[in-house]
Amino acid sequence: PQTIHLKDYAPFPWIVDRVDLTFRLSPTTTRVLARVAYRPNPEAGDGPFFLHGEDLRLISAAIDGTPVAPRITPEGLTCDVPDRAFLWEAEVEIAPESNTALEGLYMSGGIYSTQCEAEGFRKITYYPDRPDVMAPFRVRIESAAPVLLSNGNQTGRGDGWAEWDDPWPKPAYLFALVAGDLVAVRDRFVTRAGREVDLAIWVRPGDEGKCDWALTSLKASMTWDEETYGREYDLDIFNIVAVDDFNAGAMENKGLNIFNSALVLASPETATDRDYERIEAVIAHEYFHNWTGNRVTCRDWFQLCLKEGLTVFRDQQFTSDMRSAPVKRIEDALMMRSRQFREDGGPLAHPVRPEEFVEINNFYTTTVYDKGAEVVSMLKRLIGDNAWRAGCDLYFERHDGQAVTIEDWLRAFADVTGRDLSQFQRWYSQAGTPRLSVTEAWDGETLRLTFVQVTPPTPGQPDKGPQVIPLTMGLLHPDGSELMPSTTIEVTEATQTVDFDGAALCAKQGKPVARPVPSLLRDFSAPVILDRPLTTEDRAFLLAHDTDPFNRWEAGRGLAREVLMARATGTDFDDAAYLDGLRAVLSDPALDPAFKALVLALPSEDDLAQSLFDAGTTPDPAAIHDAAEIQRRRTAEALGDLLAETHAANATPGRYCPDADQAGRRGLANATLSLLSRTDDGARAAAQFAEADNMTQSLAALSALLNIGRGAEELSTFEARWSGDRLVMDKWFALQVMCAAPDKAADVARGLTEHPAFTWKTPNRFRAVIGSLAGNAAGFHHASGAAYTLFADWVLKLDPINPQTAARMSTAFETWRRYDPARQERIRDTIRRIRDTPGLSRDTGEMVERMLG
Ligand code: B3K
Ligand code: ZN
Repeated sequence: PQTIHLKDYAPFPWIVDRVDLTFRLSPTTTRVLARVAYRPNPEAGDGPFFLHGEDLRLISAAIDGTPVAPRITPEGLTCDVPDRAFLWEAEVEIAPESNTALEGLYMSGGIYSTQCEAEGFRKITYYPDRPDVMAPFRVRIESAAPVLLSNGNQTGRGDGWAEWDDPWPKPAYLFALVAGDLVAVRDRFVTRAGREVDLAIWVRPGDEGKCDWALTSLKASMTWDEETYGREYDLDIFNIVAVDDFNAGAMENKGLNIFNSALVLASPETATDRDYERIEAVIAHEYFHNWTGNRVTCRDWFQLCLKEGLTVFRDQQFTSDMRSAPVKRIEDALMMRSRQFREDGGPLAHPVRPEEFVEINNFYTTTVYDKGAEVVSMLKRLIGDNAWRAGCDLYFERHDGQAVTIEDWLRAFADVTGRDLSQFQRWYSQAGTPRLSVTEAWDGETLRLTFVQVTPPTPGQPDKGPQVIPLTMGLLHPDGSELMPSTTIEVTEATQTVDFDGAALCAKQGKPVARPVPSLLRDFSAPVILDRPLTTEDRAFLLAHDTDPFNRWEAGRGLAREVLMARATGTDFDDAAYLDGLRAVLSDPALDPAFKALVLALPSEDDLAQSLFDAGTTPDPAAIHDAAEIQRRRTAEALGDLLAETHAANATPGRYCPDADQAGRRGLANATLSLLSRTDDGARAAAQFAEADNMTQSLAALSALLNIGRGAEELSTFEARWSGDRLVMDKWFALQVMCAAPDKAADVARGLTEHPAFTWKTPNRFRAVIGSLAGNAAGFHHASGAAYTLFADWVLKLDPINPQTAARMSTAFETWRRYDPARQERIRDTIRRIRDTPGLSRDTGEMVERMLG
């Protein structure tokens, strides 16, 4: 397979002025007629007239009405064309029903739907399927289906047909079409400029009652983007469609967002607080793409972070504003460390802007998305809020309607601030997580901090230069008061010292001179690993006194990690400081329940494996699992009454509402419930399960029971009640695999694959069973190797029908080099078995090659 390189970028030699598409829909023989107006691109060099096209049956092609005979390959066609403007016409036939890859035009539960990003449009017709070719599209759909949707505004409708016109030039990846038996839940939004927009959420009949939250979230997003970025919506219609078979979470097609139904449908009985929060965030994310992605798009797919990193950053800001900013920051940092650091430290590491790929779908990664968002966040932190807004305004003004690059993006901020951002740009080009080590020296007057930054080698990048690290920090007096509030310093050198006049700071506060205690990397101000030797006492002090909520939580997490790492390696330790810290946090009435829940949660087993590995120890997944289980029991024993009080005080916060306040309280109650189950034999959890009137509490109770090896009866009750609800059943499948004991996980998953409701071609269900197996760390890495085998068998089974999802799944093996020789050998053999399978997809092929590296 061919590797595509960023450095080979060349513009397309023709400009597209207009696209007219007619679809005659049929499950097996859909006809697509394309009429495309091309003219030579004066800014491009010569090149062949090559149109992408895959799995298409060409019926006819003509130029200016004269039939032509193009040369066809598996990737597309070339054709001799005149050296002037011309009209290209082509008719092709496709079979949506047999499109199980869910890319291009496909059918899901009787509904025609599309997914074109990144390169799916080429499965619909012959076209320059690249984001820098932008054009207005007109679409005519002919079908007996009652609902016929495409991008833009509807311009005509009759019996068996509909016409749509999208006036905004767009790349083909934003094209969408939906047809089928759907019903709409409608609302209306008036933009700041007075444009009246019809909002509709289209779902299968029967799901109408689960759309309110998505609509509420959509309106909140539209208002927020006007208020925060001055960005308004630009069509008369905004449609969202929910489909069951979807590879990703959702897709920002212009005016016609298509969503995985799991990220639209919600009711208190069927969706958890988490689901509500995710729906709110993803609805916002896709809506925000209208400006960051659609109006201003990417020149090529190497620039993916231009739209994704920025749009994730925007949806994070939105959630912070709608909910609790400190809690959101902690959750995002958790995500970065558990997923992105793991990717950055393994064989799949790549820069935020990759420089080569075989299959672009393999680069919709946590690095591009989440680290991409962190880079945006650092930029804002470095230049300040006003320059940030001015730079964004300039970016939109300059590049509206264009397909641009990271250089264009950064230039807007360089121009607004006069800053040289060339060193900052390394965040886009250097892979790997920088390690920032800090040492302190105190001479009775001055506190000197010495920073040393190193970014380890990653595949293809042996040497790295120092990055611009915005380090937000404060100083505390040993009596617990604040000496210096949060300040951001810029660490730009490989080694750098910063002095603080500790004596003067103490004097200013009227305090006796004492060595200040630094609180570093507040608010997780940069995606780096902070190497800083802290004692248990230091952590306990920061947990008690830090004024920065992120670092307060971080101190508690540090205590938990210390305890668990010691337990997992059989080292002597004392968990008194950890338990005292928990007690203090739980009893503090001033703290947000959601924050308390975060402090109470232990680091995940995978995180601990990574921490041990980073500390030079080979992690033993079974020992880590046991350590966590033992600690949970210890905590439950030590804090029993306090946990019980906390549970009782928070479990029923009133008539169900998915807001941050109630969700936080339920989250805390459920965190305590899980611990309490260790000592009450599941009594409280069984009671909560029996009484719960919402999915959050029902599922948490079931999970608490499964985690202590009980809950068989509740599982059946749950199944009987919810067998008709596919999204709830996904939870039922996933929970059993996630909560299975390490030695049973593979068997539980295998058993569920034999369940009549295991529809493995639906990605949500596949992920619920097979994906969850990789999420059960001790089960996945059980010494028998049974889970590796089962997992690989299913990846191989899925690969020919849905390569995108299979390739994504295969990344479960990316951490293989962390483990002992026996596990390494097993995993390596498993990856090789996948690699050596005849007919393996390009998608999965690229992933396994990189993992074996
Ligand atoms: N842009 C889509 C992702 C498409 C995935 C293609 N493999 C959703 C999003 O990030 O908003
Ligand atoms: Zn996105």
